[in-house]
Amino acid sequence: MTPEAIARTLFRQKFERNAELTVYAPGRVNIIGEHTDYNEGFVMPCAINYGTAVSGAANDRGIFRVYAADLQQYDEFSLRQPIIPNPEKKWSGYVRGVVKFIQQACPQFQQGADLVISGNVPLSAGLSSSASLEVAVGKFCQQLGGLALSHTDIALIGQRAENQFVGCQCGNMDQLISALGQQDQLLMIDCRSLKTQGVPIPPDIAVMIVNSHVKHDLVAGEYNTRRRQCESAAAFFGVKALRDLSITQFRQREAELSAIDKDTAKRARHIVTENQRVLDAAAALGKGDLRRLGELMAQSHDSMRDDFEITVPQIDYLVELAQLALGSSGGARMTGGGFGGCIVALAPFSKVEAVRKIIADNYRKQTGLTEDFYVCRASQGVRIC
Ligand code: GAF
Repeated sequence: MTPEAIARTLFRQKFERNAELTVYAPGRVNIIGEHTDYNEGFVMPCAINYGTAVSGAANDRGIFRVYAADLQQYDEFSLRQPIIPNPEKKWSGYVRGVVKFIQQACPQFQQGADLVISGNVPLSAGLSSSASLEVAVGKFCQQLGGLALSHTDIALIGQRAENQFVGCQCGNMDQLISALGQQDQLLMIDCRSLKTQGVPIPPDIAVMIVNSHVKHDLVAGEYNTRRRQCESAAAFFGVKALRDLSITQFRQREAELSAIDKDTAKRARHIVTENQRVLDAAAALGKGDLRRLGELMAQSHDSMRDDFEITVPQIDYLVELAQLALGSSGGARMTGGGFGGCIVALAPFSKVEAVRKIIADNYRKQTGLTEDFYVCRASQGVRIC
């Protein structure tokens, strides 16, 4: 059953009436442009055909009653009191945070609601299950309250919930792609201007995702540390964000920064080179140049491993295997925040089996972990079902 069918059915069972509204928002996979979003740079993700559904209806009690079907947990909070986190239920922070910031943006929103959440984005895999929940809840409230909020507004409210309520200093990529994704397209996003450009995925090209099952936890310090290091690099170079630094400008003072703080210099090198790689990858895909795309994805991975230092050996190994199977006919790299999660590969459908096989034959033997392999479809962003 789809998440929306599960959410709708369970709503009937739990709340003993029919849902008025069902909303679905997808997770995402990022093809290239990692950690560039909070540096106000470029990213190129697509929404995937795994997501989160929220099904529900208004109530006249001024409260939100929320049932998370997959966790079999319930949460309840009032709209008439300040909305604060429920420390026992981490997932509820994504709902409470979004409702809180929806209310800040639209103080007229006082509508209580009952809702059921169900999703199929693998959890803690770096595929943005939390962003999909935030965007689905935001759209649900927008629709229920007839609020004048665009999909971009909803995405930014989701990011705010994550930053100021949940406590993860993430950028805006995950929520934006969950809100704005396009069927069969990657979306190049300028994370400063929020301008987007669709980059069609050629019909013979598959988007493969391999879950390493090494768990990551974004809220854990490493992500926020990277963000602080990028900010201090921007301050060193006297720019608002690393987005404003060209590779040439970086090289001119790289040694000077490195002498002060080697790690900060490496973080900056990843960001300035990664921004350029996103632009080059969009051009390569536009020309159908898979060899070039593969080179750029490989450079991106090496840069995440050596300069940003966010990969783990199991992920490096998966990428190595995928690259071996692909040769020059596609690319593979880690995707997402890092420290585990998934790799992504882009290659002709004719190569899917070779990638699947080389990983199945070797990954478990080498690491003791069993991978999950998905061939995804680039999907539309948030929608009413
Ligand atoms: C996580 C964050 F939530 C995003 O904002 C982004 O920084 C990504 O890591 C790395 O590119 O998914």
